[in-house]
Amino acid sequence: MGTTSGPVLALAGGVGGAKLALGLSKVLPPDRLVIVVNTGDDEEFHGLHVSPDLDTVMYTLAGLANPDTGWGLAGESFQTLEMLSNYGAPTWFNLGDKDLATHIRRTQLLSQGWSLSQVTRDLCQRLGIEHAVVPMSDDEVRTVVDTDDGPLAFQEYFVHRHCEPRTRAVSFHGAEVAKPSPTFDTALRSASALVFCPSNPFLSIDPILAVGDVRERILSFKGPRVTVSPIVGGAALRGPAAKMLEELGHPVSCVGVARQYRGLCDLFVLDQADNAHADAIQSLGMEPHVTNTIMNTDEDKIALAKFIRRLLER
Ligand code: FO1
Repeated sequence: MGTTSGPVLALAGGVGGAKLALGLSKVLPPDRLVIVVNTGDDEEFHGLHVSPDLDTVMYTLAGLANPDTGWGLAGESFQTLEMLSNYGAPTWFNLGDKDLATHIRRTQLLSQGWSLSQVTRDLCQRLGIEHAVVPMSDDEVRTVVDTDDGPLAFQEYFVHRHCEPRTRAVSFHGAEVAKPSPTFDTALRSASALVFCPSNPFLSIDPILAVGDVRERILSFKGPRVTVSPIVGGAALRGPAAKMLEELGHPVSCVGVARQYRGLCDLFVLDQADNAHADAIQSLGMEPHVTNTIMNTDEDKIALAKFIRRLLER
């Protein structure tokens, strides 16, 4: 990663991805980082286009995220939702009063013909975010989880059903014909390095890889590719990653995660608690690198981002 080379391309999903994206944004200037975010989780609620992962990254970088949940805004109220509930509308997806403004504005601009990339750029600029945060695609891609209870739309599975149904497979409707967003497309050509943030490989990273020819382009990507494991000590830091590894027949450990990245990744960052798995990672063809990957504080996020930057600078 020399001084004249291209930016670092970071691929992120929800809360875990947003934490590392924040760390990277603190150690790389805006012209050296492009954050591409999963939009397979997007859904329409109350006639509004909600992009949960884009918003999680956007609110996190703007310093506005709810510190308890990691998603949504700090200091939220839910009066609109209460009123919607009085009217008999389904309110299992918790949209806060302030958060609703984001979805109203996004929906307005999309209906005026703006692309999701253009809307996201505008919202980010207005929240003072200098780094590029872009959707994986401007085309519609929807994650569907095939479960023992049948196929479930992502948020139905994740929020309404609390990830309880057993997963059989995950598919990404529309991904094959979708194109990477313009900034993602450019970054795939110009980036000097690639980072898979510690997001759920099945729900957050796979949808990005499923867009058009993205997987092939990452398989033949020239610079170093690094993955940070979202599994520590055999458990997911949050969300259903560990449960899904088990249900899909993989080891419930960082090794199970690494298996999903075979051929896609050169350097694999695992937590110090998982030191014993380093040899197994090596035998999957990835260079293991051990550090603290648990990002409770901003200092943790920055330390992990610096660790990755050092790996990429070698
Ligand atoms: N996650 C939940 O577990 N429950 C919710 O009610 C919920 C509401 C919500 C509203 C806006 C938003 O941007 C995100 C929200 N999330 C909620 C998070 C979201 O469903 C997931 O974190 C991601 O889609 C998975 O990465």
